[in-house]
Amino acid sequence: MLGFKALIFDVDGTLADTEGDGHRVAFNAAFVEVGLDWHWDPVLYGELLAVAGGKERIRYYMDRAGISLDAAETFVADLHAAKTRHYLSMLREGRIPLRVGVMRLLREAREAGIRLAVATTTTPENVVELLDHAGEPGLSSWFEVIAAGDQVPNKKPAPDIFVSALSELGLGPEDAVAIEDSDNGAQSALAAGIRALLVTVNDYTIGQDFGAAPLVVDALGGPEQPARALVGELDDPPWVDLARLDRLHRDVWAAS
Ligand code: XBP
Ligand code: MG
Repeated sequence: MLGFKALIFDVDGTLADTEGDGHRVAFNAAFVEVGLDWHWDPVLYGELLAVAGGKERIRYYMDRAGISLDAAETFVADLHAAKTRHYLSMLREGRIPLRVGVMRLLREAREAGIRLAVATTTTPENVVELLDHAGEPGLSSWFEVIAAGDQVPNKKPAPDIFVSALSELGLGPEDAVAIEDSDNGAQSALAAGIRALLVTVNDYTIGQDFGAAPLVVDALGGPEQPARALVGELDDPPWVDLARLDRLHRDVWAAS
């Protein structure tokens, strides 16, 4: 009998490496479409990722570049809508695969009756299209709750989106395990009271400060690609499975 009831997944950087080859490319395509001479290369984009949210990131870039515009809010909203169109078409072309181990862990969780949810900064439509094109058809229907984007007033690192996901599940933070990739996301889950937190880093987030996250790995991994623990340990098997998440959950709540 597992000690937790739900797995709450972050999306960008966790379910898939969507930032560098996905969102960034879509932003640049939108800039060209609307005739802007802006270009976000991978290094600059890494800096801009300090801010969660696509609209917020455009504003952050404008502030940094000293760009001020009349009707900036409309401009940002329209530019972000153009970016989202480009991003959605990339997802529908199947250009963004799920990270190693994600589909395996989702199947394990489903077979074990663990409830599945998402807590993300991106839009709900982006989540559904990613899951249904990168994973098994209809994979998005496996998720009971998709808490996303502007449904909450404050984006990560604020706890709002995880609090919202828990409330839609009708569960407390002690009932869940969260999986994140970034410092903003880890802070958000921990601030929502979710102590059983796994972080799967990626090229943009390795080296960030994940606070009290008890287990940090380079990927969920699997038989085809063993994972490596950066904080905490992975013994046998050398990848993240339900049993490892159950031990993580027991360890953090046993103390209380
Ligand atoms: C990470 C984000 C998102 C994306 C861009 O989301 O900060 O804003 O970078 O997506 P997650 P939008 O919480 O899943 O890691 O442009 O749709 O905001
Ligand atoms: Mg993320």
